[in-house]
Amino acid sequence: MSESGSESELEPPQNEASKGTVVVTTMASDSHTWNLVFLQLLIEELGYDVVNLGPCVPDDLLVRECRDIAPEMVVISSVNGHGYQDGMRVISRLRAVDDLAATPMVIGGKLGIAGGEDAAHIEELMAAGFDGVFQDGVSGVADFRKFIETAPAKGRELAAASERRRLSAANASG
Ligand code: B12
Repeated sequence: MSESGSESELEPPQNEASKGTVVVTTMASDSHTWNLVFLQLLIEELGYDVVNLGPCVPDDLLVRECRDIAPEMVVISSVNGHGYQDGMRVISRLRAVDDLAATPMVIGGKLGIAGGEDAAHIEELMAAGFDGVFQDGVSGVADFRKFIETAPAKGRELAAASERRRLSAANASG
């Protein structure tokens, strides 16, 4: 950690061939851990470094780590049945950070207690700011693999476009 205390305490591993760093996490209510280990191994196999924040991550810590790490993607997992509620709360806090506005963010697992979650919940999570929702029984790891192959590049394009708009607005006004 830096002397100012502003940097992440969890330094991403340095792998020169890495496609970038992905944050894997669950949310405050969820103590399940093997889902996170599974996702970490999968995402590492796809060529990324992973910072795994572990179980029961408080909202403030999640937002701070994502802001400090500036990851290529944020992958949220929930299996305890509170995923929809926790996800709706957390995504609005993450998207409120300017630097995370264009970062690809997905959520998946067992997001409710109904088995295959109802489609309205999936649409609401997407409308709230997730780029992908992978509910067990509806879509799964194969769909997620397809998503991760293209999403970070799209996120970078969006971030670059937003930076260009910001610069041209600053030039126009000054
Ligand atoms: C082990 C376990 C626990 C342990 C966890 C220990 C630990 N440190 O991890 C303990 C005992 C603490 C526990 C507690 C509870 N548990 Co529990 N637990 C399990 C159990 C038996 C195995 C979970 C596991 O490790 N699976 C292995 C991992 C690798 O797989 P996975 O979690 O299923 O994740 C897969 C998918 O969901 C998917 N996935 C997950 N996330 C994501 C994200 C993305 C982006 C993608 C693409 C895919 C994806 O990929 C993974 C691999 O296929 C399951 C039942 C089961 N057989 O699955 C219940 C289960 C998850 N638990 C359940 C419940 C209800 C609870 C409790 C609420 C029970 C209680 N009343 O106290 C508490 C909640 C605690 C909390 N605060 O979160 C329910 C959830 C029900 C639901 N969502 O509909 C389950 C399904 C049991 C059941 N059938 O009712 N649990």
